[in-house]
Amino acid sequence: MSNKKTIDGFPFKQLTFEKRTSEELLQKAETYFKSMNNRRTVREFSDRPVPIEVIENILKTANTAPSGANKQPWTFCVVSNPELKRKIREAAEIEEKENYDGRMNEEWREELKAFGTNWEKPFLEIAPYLIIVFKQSYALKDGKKEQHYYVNESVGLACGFLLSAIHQAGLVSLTHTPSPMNFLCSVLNRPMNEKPFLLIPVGYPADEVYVPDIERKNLSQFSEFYS
Ligand code: IYR
Repeated sequence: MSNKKTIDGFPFKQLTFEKRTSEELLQKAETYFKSMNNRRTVREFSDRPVPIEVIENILKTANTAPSGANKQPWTFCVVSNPELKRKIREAAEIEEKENYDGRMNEEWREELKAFGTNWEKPFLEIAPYLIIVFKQSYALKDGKKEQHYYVNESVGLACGFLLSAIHQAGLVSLTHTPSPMNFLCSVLNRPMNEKPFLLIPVGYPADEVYVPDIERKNLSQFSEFYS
């Protein structure tokens, strides 16, 4: 029996789907929640090396995210080259210094105090990998523009998958948004259809790391059920 057919002349294949009992569903959902609930943004990294194959698999997971018309409108640039990391740190710190020195308003700066952030970004040189996610506003095929759809939504989803994969592999990450981050286009020599979306240092945490002792909202605070 073939698991393939055509609909309106287009190829389709049967969904791979494991049927589970309600108990199994609950167990799986709880286990995954507990694991993800331990994920924390980390700002202090170890320089301990991470095999590139781990990063490759994490990227492949990110690339399974749904995207508008399956255009996969993203490019993940993986930087381990020390000279490039140094350039990125220098450029990011110039922008971030301006942000912390006044581009961010007083309320914003006050709010960030609880997170222990400042303009200095040593993690950009210490973490073994920087994954810089670019969104492709459109495709460039043989010099011609082709449309992409729901680009921000698609790339945001891929980043979510990426962060989850990093955590599941046993590494830590930081969603860093040096602003503005156009310098990444020239440092990484990106084509004109790409814009930087997120910069994600990845690696092991430093030996002893303290993260902000903050709470997540509970279910009834962040959801509404209509039954
Ligand atoms: N992009 C800056 C500032 C910053 C802003 C927010 I909102 C944060 O949650 C954390 C940091 C930085 O990376 O330091």
